[in-house]
Amino acid sequence: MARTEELIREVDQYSARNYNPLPVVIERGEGVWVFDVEGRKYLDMLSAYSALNQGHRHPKIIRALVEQAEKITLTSRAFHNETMGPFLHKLCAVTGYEKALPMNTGAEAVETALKAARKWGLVKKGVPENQGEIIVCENNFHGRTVTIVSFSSEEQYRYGFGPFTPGFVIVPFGDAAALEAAITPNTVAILAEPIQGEGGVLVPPQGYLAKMRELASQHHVLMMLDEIQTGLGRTGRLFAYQYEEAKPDVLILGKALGGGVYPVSAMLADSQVMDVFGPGDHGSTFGGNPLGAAVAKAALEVLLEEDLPGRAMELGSYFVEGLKAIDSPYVEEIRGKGLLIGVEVKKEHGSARPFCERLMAEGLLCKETHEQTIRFAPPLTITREEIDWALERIAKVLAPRETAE
Ligand code: IF1
Repeated sequence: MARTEELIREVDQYSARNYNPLPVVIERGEGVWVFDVEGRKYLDMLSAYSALNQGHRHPKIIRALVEQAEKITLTSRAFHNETMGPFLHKLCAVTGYEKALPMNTGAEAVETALKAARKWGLVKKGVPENQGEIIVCENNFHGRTVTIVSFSSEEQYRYGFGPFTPGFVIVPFGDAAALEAAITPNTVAILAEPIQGEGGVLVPPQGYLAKMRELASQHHVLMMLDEIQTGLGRTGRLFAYQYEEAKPDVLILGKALGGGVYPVSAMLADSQVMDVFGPGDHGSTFGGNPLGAAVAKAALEVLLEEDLPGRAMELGSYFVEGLKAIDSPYVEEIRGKGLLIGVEVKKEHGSARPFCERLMAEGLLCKETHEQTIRFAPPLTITREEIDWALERIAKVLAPRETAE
């Protein structure tokens, strides 16, 4: 234990206090498993918030990383590199868009989409300059830049960080009528998550995304979906919007696009939207770099070759059935899609945090979200046997206990 405490103390001393992690120090990982510095083994039930859909250190992705690292890692966009074209070609083929703009983190890809929408509004829709409005949903999570927290409805994410970027209108999530009512002649885009992850794994009513698609087309507004967390197989389809065939005009990807190995994000759209960017309008030192491009191409190939969306669908239902079979006095609701599962703890039993701590003691790494929800989102490479292993331990933690706390 000494080493764990020592390492945690060091981070406490030298880093900003912007996190409150569980007291485990991870040393290595493979597939769905991670090992801490004391040699203890855990099943990773968070997958770095769905950035590890392909599992830890997938051999094919690591091979792509190493091979590319031996050739060239960075050129900047001042020059072309050999790897970016094949990656973007693959990404467009897989997603069904004409163009992709590569960035690094999720927040950067969201910012890219916001800029694209505003400029599209000006030059294509004819909205007066600086008047474009973007509709977003209550409870959203799209990242932490100043502009993105400008339209967060979570007080903590905003407090102290103003002045904020104007031009955003917040509507309740899942309410198509409220969405329609918020559209004005100056609306350029609607931005939403198909399932709100940080919001607590909130699934909107069936038909909501299809209705959003219809409203966006009807009012000449861009529909933009942030599938940074839900995309790339997590929910049992390649993209969560495919449950409703509500293909957005702009698709935002991140997290698992880099296979949990390297930060790679992208904004996808057809030419009529992407063409609003000219040379010098937007960019990033590392966006589209050879190392990230090689990794992301391999990460996409793994998703398809191993049918990870299909696995998420099948094993997600298996996992949920197993969870529902646990007779627990603590559980209010179990929800989600595929392998993005939220277990809501009844308010009278306190927050989800102590449950996550007990799960950790049993060998499962989970993180609570929004106080009440335990999120189960293992790598999509997980097997039935591994889910059984997890369910046994989850049952122990969720089963009625003699002594109340
Ligand atoms: C952290 C939350 C999850 C995202 C969606 C954009 C981004 C995220 C739908 C930004 C990022 C993260 C960031 C991570 C924790 C995590 C998270 F709890 F904070 F909200 F997943 F639920 N859109 N989500 O979920 O992507 O810039 O971080 O690459 O520690 O803040 P990023």
